[in-house]
Amino acid sequence: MILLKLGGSIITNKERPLSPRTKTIDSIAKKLRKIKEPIIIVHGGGSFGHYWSVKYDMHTKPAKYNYHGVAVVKNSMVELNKMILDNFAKNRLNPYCLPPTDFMSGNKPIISKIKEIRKIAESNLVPISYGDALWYGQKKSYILSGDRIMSILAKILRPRLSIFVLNVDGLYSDFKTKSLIYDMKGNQASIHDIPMDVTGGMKRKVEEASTIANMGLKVFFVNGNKPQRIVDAIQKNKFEGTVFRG
Ligand code: IP8
Repeated sequence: MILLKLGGSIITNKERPLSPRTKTIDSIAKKLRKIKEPIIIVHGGGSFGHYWSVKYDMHTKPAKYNYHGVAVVKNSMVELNKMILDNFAKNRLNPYCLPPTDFMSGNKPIISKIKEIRKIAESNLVPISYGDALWYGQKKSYILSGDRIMSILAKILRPRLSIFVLNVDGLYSDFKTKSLIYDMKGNQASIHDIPMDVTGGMKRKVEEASTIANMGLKVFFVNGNKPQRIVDAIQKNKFEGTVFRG
């Protein structure tokens, strides 16, 4: 089984509020059609969820955030999710809409529901979940990032490969010193992620990827602008990007 996160920076234009990258979504979906293995998709918020989360000052820490903010963040994620679902259906990928409320109670995963996701993926449906604003309890809410969903699902489902699809080629990082992250050319890759990102952008991604790798699972960061690389990693064991091993 494959677990694949479509980062907000690849499926939306993070420079412009509420703007999907429709052609990129379509070219990734077309490549995913070639994959015969069960696959579960998670997507990020990009210029949809993050745009509103920043406006309403909402974060991953549970707190009494503005309820109108909760509503608009959720609505924007449904809107972005619908675009992915429509595109996947058009490309005959049988998407199965899976809001995180289907398998989360507060900030706790519902194990039986997560195990069910495997069955869904094995039945030729493609479960598609996403980062979202979630109810926490005691009048509090929080932002659950798609990256966090990746490690929650990986822990229970133990996918053969977890892939993070990015808008850059790869990265180098020193986890111990928490130094900046660089792409393959040595440029800072995380900088443009910061202003519009309430879940920590590239830093969070690397943390969740190392959590997954530390479970003894393989993690791969790949550039979604070169979607054939996703197929090559899955089908040919050819990794053009960054691989994390536990
Ligand atoms: O883009 C967070 O998901 P991420 C989504 O995976 C929201 O961090 C609602 C901001």
